Amino acid sequence: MNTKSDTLFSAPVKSTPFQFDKSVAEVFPDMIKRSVPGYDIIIKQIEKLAGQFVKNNTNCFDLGCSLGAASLAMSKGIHQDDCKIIAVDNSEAMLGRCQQHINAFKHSTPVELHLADILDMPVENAAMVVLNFTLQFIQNEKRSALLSRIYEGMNPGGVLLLSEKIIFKNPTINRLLTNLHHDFKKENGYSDLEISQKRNALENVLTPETLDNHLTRLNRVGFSTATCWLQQFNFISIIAIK
Ligand code: GEK
Repeated sequence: MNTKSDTLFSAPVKSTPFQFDKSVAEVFPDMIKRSVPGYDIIIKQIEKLAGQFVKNNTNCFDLGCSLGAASLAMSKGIHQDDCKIIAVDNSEAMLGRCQQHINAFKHSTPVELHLADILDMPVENAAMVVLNFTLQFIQNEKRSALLSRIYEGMNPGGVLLLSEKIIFKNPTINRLLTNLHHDFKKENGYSDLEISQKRNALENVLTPETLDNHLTRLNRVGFSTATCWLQQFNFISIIAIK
């Protein structure tokens, strides 16, 4: 699949809130790999977890699927019969390109795409749910209800994979890890202008929380265990089991 490199913020632009529109969808694979440390490792683990957790006759959900990387990983990892992967995104541009990515591969497990808000999407008979860098775009006050609904729709023993950008209570650590992330972006070819314009565009669109908030909330909604299995600077991934 051809993908363009991300130069969206390379020239001075008027500061407007970040949107998952056509221009973002076109460069998304390049953007996420150069911006999110650990992304490839997480996608690989999604494949492995799917192999381990998904049972016959169950559903898997990829909520905020973008171009379907996690769905493709689950589809590769699942070796059980009569399963279905349900991939959801509310960006038409993302979902259109996602369909092309999905069509480019053969699947023994079908992938069903839904143009919908994940806040309205029913979750049922789920062996695996992926929220890979999506919860951070949901309004803070709606996050608990969404996670409760996901929990209710999961089968006992099912796994939730939740990846997020986070903040730290300690301002020194927060600054240090934010700067290390910016260095990571610079090493991947982004300029200071690109980094600062993107940061401004994401202000109030992406609202990170602390790791502690995430783990406490997951325990509160009922997950029997929740643990951070990966951290790279201010990016983490959690596994929670029902
Ligand atoms: C990956 N998981 O490659 N309903 C549905 N989709 C939403 C909503 C919502 N309320 N809010 C945001 N999105 C992917 C990467 S990207 C992460 C996920 C990032 C969608 C949005 O349209 C976008 O496609 C995705 O969530 C977030 O594994 O860009 O940092």
